[in-house]
Amino acid sequence: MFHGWTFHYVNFAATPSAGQIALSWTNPGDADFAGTMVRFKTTGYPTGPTDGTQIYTGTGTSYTHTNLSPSTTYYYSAFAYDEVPNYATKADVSATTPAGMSWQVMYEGDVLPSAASPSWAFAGSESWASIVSGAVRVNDNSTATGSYVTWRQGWVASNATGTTVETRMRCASITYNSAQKNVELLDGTKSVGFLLYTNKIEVIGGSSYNLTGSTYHTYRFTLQGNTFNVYLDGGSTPILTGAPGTSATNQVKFGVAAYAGMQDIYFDYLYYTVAGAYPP
Ligand SMILES: [Ca+2]
Ligand SMILES: [Ca+2]
Repeated sequence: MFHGWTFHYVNFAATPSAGQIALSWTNPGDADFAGTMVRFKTTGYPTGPTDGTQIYTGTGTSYTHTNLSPSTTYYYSAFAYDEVPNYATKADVSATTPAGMSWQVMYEGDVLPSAASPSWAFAGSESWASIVSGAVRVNDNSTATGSYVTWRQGWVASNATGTTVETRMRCASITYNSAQKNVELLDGTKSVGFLLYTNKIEVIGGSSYNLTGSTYHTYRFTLQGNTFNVYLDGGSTPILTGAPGTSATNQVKFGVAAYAGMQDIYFDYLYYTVAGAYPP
């Protein structure tokens, strides 16, 4: 133990937010001070300088513990040490991460969207759609007027809070038309739309990302403030990001939008929440 160290940590604080806890502390002013080590456990406070898992050592005064589980209490202990090192009496703090995100609406593709609960209103005709192996298929093989179907729900979204949509889809074929869209997020302030090809996904009016669109992938779309992101197959790094357009419409939409194009597309599911913009 230290000689003459009577310090205690001032403001050893833990501030939780989604998936992380921000820690801050004050180092002692003793001349022998060499650093502070922070350790944690989820079953109770570390009992000493070798118990639990070390997450920080050094002379800084803050650390953010990331990639944490939701609704979990993390117990932290900070140990000042000298050059030997001798460890001083620990300081403790705990914090509980908030509950994880949950979907507000989960459409599973088991019934046509107009028959789902909650139901989706549609434009065009659901005669282009059918249920195939637990997915809703839109097989629009015509360029005649009326040959399209899009589904929508008013979702009372807020651009400041953010929105998240996830769908698992595949595009078997496409004959492009400039009005085509497959998924749109419109939060009453901003909007962004996406079109899936057999070989890429495209932001309407923006960039695209090459992939095998003809096989199923999971696409997570988020919109908040002046940023949209697209995440592929649960990856945490967006494949597409950018600035949305503006729209006063407050809806989520999916389907095949343009009668003058043709597309054969499958949606295995489509989920959304207006509680925030959540990466996978
Ligand atoms: Ca068409
Ligand atoms: Ca399904």
